Amino acid sequence: MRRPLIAGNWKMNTDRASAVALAKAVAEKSGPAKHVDLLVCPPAVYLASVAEALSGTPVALGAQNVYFEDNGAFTGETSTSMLTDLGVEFVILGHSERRHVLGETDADVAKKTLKALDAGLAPIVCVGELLEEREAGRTAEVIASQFEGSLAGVSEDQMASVVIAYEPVWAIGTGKVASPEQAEEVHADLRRLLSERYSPALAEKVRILYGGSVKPGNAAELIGQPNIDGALVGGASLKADDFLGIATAAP
Ligand code: G2H
Repeated sequence: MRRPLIAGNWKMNTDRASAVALAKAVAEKSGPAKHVDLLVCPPAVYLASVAEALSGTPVALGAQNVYFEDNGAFTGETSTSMLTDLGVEFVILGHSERRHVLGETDADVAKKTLKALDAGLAPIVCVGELLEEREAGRTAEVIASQFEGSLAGVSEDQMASVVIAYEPVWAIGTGKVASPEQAEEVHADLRRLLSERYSPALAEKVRILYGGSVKPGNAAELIGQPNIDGALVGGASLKADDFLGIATAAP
């Protein structure tokens, strides 16, 4: 049985005081959400402050990105050891904003995924099709290609620590949400890919999150689908009540 994961992707929002306040509010109000794992992913510069605010609470800490080299002349980048040093446990990789706004490729995501796994971080590897790809009937092909490319070189043992997030790009921050049936179709496809590339046993273990305009009002139906194991939440994760509303709505 896969335990649902509700992950908040704060993106490039908050300031130090509001990040700490949001983290504390999530932790303090997390009581009714004991049946799920809770995770918040603040901007990198606030990870240390949020780590302190979450210390001793059940809410886990994640980063929104990491670099694939250990150290050196990589101005502006953050290494895996810098993250683990702060108590970070998860890292979002290959989010569509990094792919489409910042030019990240499947090969970059694969290098980051392997580096994160080496450091004991759990990668949340994001995949998702553009609107024109969906309209051209290419969703399954795009997802399969991102799956193969972003997870290149990941062994079956390592894959047990990976979380996959399906985020249709047309549903991100747009208020348009994939219908539970549309989302479930892709999630089932991803689980089949896991089963074929690794094993049926591994496929049963890996959590596949849905992301894209998840809110308290649509969370139960989405996360109620057999192959949807939680949510990667953007906008609605910036209010503790909305974020926890999603968590408590999860079956
Ligand atoms: C998708 C999601 C979080 P939002 O990017 O990763 O954001 O919930 O605002 O669509």
